[in-house]
Amino acid sequence: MNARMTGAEALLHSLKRWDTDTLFALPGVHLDPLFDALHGRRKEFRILYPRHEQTAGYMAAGYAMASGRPGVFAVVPGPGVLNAGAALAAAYACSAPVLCITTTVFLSRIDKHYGVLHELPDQPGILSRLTKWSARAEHPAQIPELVDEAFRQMLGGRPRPVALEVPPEILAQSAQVHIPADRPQIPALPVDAEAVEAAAELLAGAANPLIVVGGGAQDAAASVQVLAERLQAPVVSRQMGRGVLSSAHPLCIPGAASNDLWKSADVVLGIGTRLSQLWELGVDPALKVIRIDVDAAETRRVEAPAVAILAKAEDAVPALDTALGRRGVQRTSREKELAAMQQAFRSDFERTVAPQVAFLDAIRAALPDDGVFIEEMTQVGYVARFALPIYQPRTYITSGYQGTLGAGYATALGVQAALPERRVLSVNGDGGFLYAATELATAMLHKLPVVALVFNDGRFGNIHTIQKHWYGGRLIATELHNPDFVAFTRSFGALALKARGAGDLADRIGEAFAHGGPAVIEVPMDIDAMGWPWDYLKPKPVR
Ligand SMILES: Cc1ncc(C[n+]2csc(CCOP(=O)(O)OP(=O)(O)O)c2C)c(N)n1
Repeated sequence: MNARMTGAEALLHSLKRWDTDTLFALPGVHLDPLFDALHGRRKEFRILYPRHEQTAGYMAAGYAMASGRPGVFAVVPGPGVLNAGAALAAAYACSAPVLCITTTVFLSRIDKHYGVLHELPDQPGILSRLTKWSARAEHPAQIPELVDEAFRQMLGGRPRPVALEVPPEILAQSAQVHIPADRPQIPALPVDAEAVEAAAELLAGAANPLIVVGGGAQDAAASVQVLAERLQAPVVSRQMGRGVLSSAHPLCIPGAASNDLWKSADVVLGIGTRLSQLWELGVDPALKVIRIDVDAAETRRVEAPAVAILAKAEDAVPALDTALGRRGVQRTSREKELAAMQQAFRSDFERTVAPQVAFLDAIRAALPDDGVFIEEMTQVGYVARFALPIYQPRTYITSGYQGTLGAGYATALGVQAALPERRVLSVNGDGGFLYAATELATAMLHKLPVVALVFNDGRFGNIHTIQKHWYGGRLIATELHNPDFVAFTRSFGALALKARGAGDLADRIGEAFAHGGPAVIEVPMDIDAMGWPWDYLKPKPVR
């Protein structure tokens, strides 16, 4: 298409070219031309506007992580984009494809330091630190190619957040814009056959192979299972790799249970993972490491692997399995041994974190296998990392290594926007929930029937517990003044329930899902009765 249009129209045409149909956006004067253009195209774009820019960012991240499709959000510059900063950091940590669209002060005023509305010193510098790629359009005609590049960055290589600044007068200005009919191809990373053969050779000769999966393996679930079964290799995952292999599979081992496996492994195959075990649990010359990753830098981060296959997991894993098949590799079953190991681990943690496990058992009983669980920095959230069974890819959503208190509920809203037919459950502490609890307004307005559990212990419970364990019980800055969560929730028109304890929780969750609208379930909790999960979560070197 070659036509005269405003920068805002060029932006919408360009987004549509990449099948964007949902925008998480919060308006402001710098974005007025964009919202005005959206008015004319409001049938083509679903616009969800939350009550804080952090939520716009988290919703885009939740949308991206749950669906694998880029999540797009638009916010004003300065305070708006800074408000979304922690969400960009979480998206970065989780390798989520998120496009942040923002604006600037008028071009003629950039870097003048006049102190105009929403001015920030060096906004591009800030954006460049929080993203994989960022750019500014200085003419409407540049917008299509910059949007193409944004999507190429998100979808080619390692997915990560990107940002595009379009100054307000460029959004408003009309110019001749060329939008090519075909969008550019994103070149697939070819699978290096030699690297695959070298990896197969190492794995074929391994006595104790171990597979570690991360977020980059989420779209390779079926082939990872086939490979693991051929090798009879345990598949270890922490947060980001949950669901790649179903927890119901005997070869699926939670990260927290894998120290002994790491200790005895002779070949480790890391698939789409930072493989933090390398620096957390240690390496020695007897351990050979194979990496499958789209990001070459990631494979070299701690130390160079014996073999690196630089490709998408969904392309490389089947090739590796075929190469092993050609070598006639088909190991005898270790399922009994590993199932016994799982059982021993479960009975161990059930002794120490039993109260959290009881809540998680209730959650799992009420959440369908394809339901999506959104973790938070709360007691039940930490234990979920290893004790909540996860059955399908992309059904365990987290803020990853950012560990962002308050991200959960806002992220869950984006998950629900991506997957309207699925059950979505968010767990929260009373501390974390109030970061974005006002987004109940957004859930109501946009009909996002997330069920949020709020574990109410009247404290920043984790801090309280740490002060008890590690700081001689000198408690400070942990007691909270809370609203009446039931009355608060009802004031938005959402369903409010109270669970009497773990025994009651599955029924309450069932009731909330059956209601079909946004719901909050308050769960009173005694923080001092909770178990201490950090012995399972803090890795100790074994090599
Ligand atoms: C953005 C951010 N701020 C602060 C923290 C530190 N932090 C971690 S857990 C926590 C307390 C959480 O309390 P609550 O949400 O009530 O959960 P509980 O531990 O009581 O279950 C805090 C303040 C963090 N992880 N992230």
